[in-house]
Amino acid sequence: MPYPEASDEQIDRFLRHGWLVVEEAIPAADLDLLERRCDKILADKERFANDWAWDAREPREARSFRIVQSSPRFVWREIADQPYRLWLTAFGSSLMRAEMTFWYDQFLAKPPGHDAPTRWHQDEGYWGRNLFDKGVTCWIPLQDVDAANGCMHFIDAGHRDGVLSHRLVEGVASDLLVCEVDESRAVAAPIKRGAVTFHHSKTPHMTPANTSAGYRKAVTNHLQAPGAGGEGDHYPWKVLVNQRTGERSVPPSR
Ligand SMILES: O=C(O)CCC(=O)C(=O)O
Repeated sequence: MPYPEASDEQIDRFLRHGWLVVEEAIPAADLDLLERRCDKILADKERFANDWAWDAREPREARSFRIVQSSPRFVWREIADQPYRLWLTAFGSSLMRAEMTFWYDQFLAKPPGHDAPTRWHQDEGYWGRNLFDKGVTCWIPLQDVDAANGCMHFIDAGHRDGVLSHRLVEGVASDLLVCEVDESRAVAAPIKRGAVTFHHSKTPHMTPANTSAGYRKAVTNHLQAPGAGGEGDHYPWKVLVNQRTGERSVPPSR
């Protein structure tokens, strides 16, 4: 089945709600290829990954990798030419009604049995003012996802609420952030393997802890408007954590 084009109805829905589910977007064979690369990362996570929810009680050498954070580009030289990558850039541009360029991707894996939600946040909270209304994220789960294993949850129409104040998560030694949201507007997006979600860079979102028996694996792809300049002009809550050395610092533009 070919990759879908964004319909007017999908574009309108995305613009109103700030997020969108696209069912049956990525063919199984393309996901299988991606997953095989990501499994190489899992097999050697001390080399390739950070722990996005690094428990502050754990020394750096003994991080339990509550959220494995890496990128498939570390193990896949030809990744930029993969059909799924070309498609998501085109689809994301249609949703934003502006050209969007691929910026970076992350492999985010949650092992079973760790209480490690990815807390409520806006991507702009991490990225800084350079990305003000200039980003969109496409999230690709590598298995079926629901609330029990860490599917996406969004604050409906939260992209219209401005930038929320974020803070670091207590007890966590990585740069993980959290913001307060009106949870009465939260919508869970359980989806099947092959479906993806898109969200605007200001849409608050979270994924719960993985309480299933297996890994929850996902690849998230961040797009930005040409000329946005990537991360910069940071908000006051932003910190940088180098997990190779353990060094924490304040970004120069904060
Ligand atoms: O996969 C996750 O746990 C969270 C991903 C996320 O926050 C994002 O893609 O923006």
